[in-house]
This record gives sequence, structure tokens and C-alpha cells, in this order.
Amino acid sequence: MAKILVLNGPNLNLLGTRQPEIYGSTTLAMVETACVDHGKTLDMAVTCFQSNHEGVLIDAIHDAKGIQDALILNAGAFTHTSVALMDAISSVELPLVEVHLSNIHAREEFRHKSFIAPVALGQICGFGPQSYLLALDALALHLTAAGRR
Ligand code: CA2
Repeated sequence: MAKILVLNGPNLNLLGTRQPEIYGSTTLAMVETACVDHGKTLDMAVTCFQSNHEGVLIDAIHDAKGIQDALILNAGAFTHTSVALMDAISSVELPLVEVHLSNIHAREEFRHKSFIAPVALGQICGFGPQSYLLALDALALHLTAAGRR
């Protein structure tokens, strides 16, 4: 069974509790449960982790090497700033899908730049919590095509 780590970055622990007009009313716990459940339908074992700290996220990416088959990352605002996260992703050579709840390209200019996109398989944004489930679908197809499951 393929192992997938779903990583969430800063402030995403607040999902469903503030700014529902932008990020909706679904909590992070609900998103994570949906990922685990959807993963089961795809024969994938999904583990979830959230941190507000850049270094902790980097450690989680490093620790995934040799353990996980692929990653899903919503790096939050670090998406637009973090060369360090980009380097960590490159270093582990694991397939990674970048996700966002909102369509970052339809928002402020500073959100259009992603340091994650160049080292990701692809980016899924704008579908709310469904973005994560679409990312699992994409990884299921990718890992099958690559003969890794
Ligand atoms: O749309 C996304 O998923 C984002 O990654 C969310 C980040 C934002 O900085 C990115 O540009 C796009 C912000 C996450 C903050 O999440 C909150 C959720 C509820 C209340 C407050 C913040």
C-alpha cells in the first residue's frame, strides 16, 4: 500500500475557525479525516501533519525519505517565501503535489509566486478541501504510471 504524507503549514490549524469567507468552514481535522478516508479508497495509507514552523516542516520532509512514497504539501504563506522548503523538497526526491484551498493566482500578486511549484509534480489550487482529494487522485495515477504501487 502506498504511503502518503499530507503536510500543512502555518495557520492552517485555524481552518474552519476564522475567515470562513476565504477558507470555508471545514476544519483541518475534517480535511485530514477526508484525506485518510479517500486514501483508503485508493489503497493508500495517509498520514497527516501540521506545523506553524518552517524548520519543523523541513524536518518532516527530510524524515519522509525512505518512509513515504509521496507528499502533499500546503505550505501556506511559506509557499511564497521559502527557498528552504524548496531545497528540502528537492533533496528528498519524493513526488510532491502542491495544494491550496484558494486559487492563489486569483488573489494578491504576492501569492502568485510559488517556491514549491518548480519542485512539485504539479499544483492544485482553488477547490477548497477538495484540492487535497484531487491531489491524492493525481498521486494514485502518478505512482501507478511510475510502477511504484
Ligand atoms: O489557499 C491556501 O491554501 C493558502 O495556502 C492558505 C494560506 C495563504 O497564505 C496562501 O497564500 C494560500 C493561509 C493559510 C491561513 O489559513 C487560515 C485559515 C483560517 C483562518 C485564518 C488563516
